[in-house]
Amino acid sequence: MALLIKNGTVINADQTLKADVLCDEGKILAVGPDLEAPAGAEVIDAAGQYVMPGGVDPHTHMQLPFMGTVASEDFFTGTRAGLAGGTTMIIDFVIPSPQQSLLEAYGTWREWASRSVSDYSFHVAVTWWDESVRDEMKILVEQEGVNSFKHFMAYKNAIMAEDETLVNSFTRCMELGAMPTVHAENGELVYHLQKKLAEQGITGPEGHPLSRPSEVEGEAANRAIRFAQTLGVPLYLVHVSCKEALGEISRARQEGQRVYGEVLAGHLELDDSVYRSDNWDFAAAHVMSPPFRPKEHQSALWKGLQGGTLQTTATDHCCFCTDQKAMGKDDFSMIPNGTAGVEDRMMIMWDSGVNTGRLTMNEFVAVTSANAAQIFNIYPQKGRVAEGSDADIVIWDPAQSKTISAKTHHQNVDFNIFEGRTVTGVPSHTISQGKVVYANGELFVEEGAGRYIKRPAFASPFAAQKRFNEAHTPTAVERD
Ligand code: DUC
Ligand code: ZN
Ligand code: ZN
Ligand code: ZN
Repeated sequence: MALLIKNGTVINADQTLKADVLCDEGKILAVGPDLEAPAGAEVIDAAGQYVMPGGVDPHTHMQLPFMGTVASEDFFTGTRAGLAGGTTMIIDFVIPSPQQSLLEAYGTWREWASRSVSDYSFHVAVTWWDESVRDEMKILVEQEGVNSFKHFMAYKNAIMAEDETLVNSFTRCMELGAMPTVHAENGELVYHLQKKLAEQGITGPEGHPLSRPSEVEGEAANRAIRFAQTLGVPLYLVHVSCKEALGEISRARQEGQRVYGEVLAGHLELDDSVYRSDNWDFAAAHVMSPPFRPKEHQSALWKGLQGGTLQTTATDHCCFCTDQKAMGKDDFSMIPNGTAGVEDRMMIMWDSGVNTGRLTMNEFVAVTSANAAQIFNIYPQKGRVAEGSDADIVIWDPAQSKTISAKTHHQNVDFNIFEGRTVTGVPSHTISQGKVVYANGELFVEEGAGRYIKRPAFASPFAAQKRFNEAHTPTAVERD
């Protein structure tokens, strides 16, 4: 059935226009003034509202097996919560265990994700290295539409990628036209600090940020960026949380490197005082890595986003309930790492970004949707309200307020890091594949309706990077 959105204002990253939007068969058919409703079409009056591309959250972990448990949010509940918050696509992570075949892990995650109610895609983590990984990366890129590979520089004795793995995998990414991405924390230092804190008898959640100070992130960010520079490959840093990492990205970009940065709504909004609460459950609920930082980092991150050093916002949505967090009662390093937010991100970014004047509405669309779609090569299929794009749309009511709470959210977790926060500006309708899946507080989703979205290997920026690398490779050693 066709769907016509009338009388709204369309907001894209690069334009604002008064226009109606006509959708059918999952696509946007037309964007323009005074469109006629085809016979039988559903019509939504969006007067006074904004019609924007649905959010793309490029960083989630649904039902992730992690730290001895499994994240409480599955692909059904997680994508449903995303739709309730205006996010119409997630890019989740396949994380093979050390020595596990990447393709085997990918198959497992694809099966889990088949219950999704919104569209989704996958980054694949490279956690170990041998020649077979080279071959599997090629198959993933060329046959499965995976164009980004993740590297955890932390989590020693688990999924941490050694320098050797980083060098080999980054090199392979360049050959394949795939984006390397990193979780930048020095896992050796984290391990050392965790042991030292344990010796000092610090066992509670207050030890978590002490074991992962911002220098540890700065070192890893710098190392990954220098590897990318030396190997001549673009790089994307996930969840940039501190001034040190931001400074490295900023410097690299000023020196002409193609380095991209992502920031989480949580890191923009919360500080490390949460870990010093007397309430153990409350403090543990905030344990995620990298941790929330002292306040001065938040304003630096906002400026990084406003100034373009950071291009995307995400959540690292990785839910653990209070009973799961309790696994670390005697040792903070055993608290499963992760916090939620896939439902809240767009509202937080609007309220703290647009309502404060930090972001224009167009910039809001850029950092919540279009930039991620561009960087991960699914633009303008995603990230744009235009003829021919997927009909993944959020209709935004800037006048409506709501108070975020675990009591009312759709996320399958018993805690919300934004608990009690009242935001103004909320999705009134979310449209996925041309169907209204959320309207005024009610969900209309169908299990399995979400589609796996293939992301082709990059022509650009890799073609440009190749030309640049060739032009800057010495062909002979000059001697004097
Ligand atoms: N950080 C988290 O907090 N959870 C999942 C993985 C990660 O890197
Ligand atoms: Zn991470
Ligand atoms: Zn993550
Ligand atoms: Zn639970």
